[in-house]
Amino acid sequence: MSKAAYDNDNVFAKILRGELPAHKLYEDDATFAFMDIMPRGDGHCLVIPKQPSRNILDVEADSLAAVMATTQKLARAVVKAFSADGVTVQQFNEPAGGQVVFHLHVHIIPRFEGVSLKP
Ligand code: DGP
Repeated sequence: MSKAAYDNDNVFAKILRGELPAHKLYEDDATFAFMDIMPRGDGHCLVIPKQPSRNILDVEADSLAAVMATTQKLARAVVKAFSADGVTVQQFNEPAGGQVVFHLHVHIIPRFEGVSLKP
């Protein structure tokens, strides 16, 4: 279980409600994908579930499966769109795990031979 309860006022919840703008890439019944506002490389985007989940520790299995299916779709799309050599898929949980925004999200970052990610 997560260490804390889900906070309805996190920024990704606001994006889902349309209260904050986002560059949307994809949406279906269960997931939403958009560009990261602080990209660590060209094409860095995020996939989130529509169901409120703080992180991997509390997400329901169906919702997580939908997020991963969308992650694969988006990973394939960004690799193609950016002619990337590979792709990094990352996911952080709780402050000790590097999480900053407390709505489950998966990072998709196209990668290029010889190019490091920005910190
Ligand atoms: P982390 O929780 O450590 O996985 O990092 C959160 C990521 O979310 C980070 O790469 C920046 C991004 N981010 C934070 N606030 C916003 C926002 O308001 N809009 C968008 N599109 N991305 C955001």
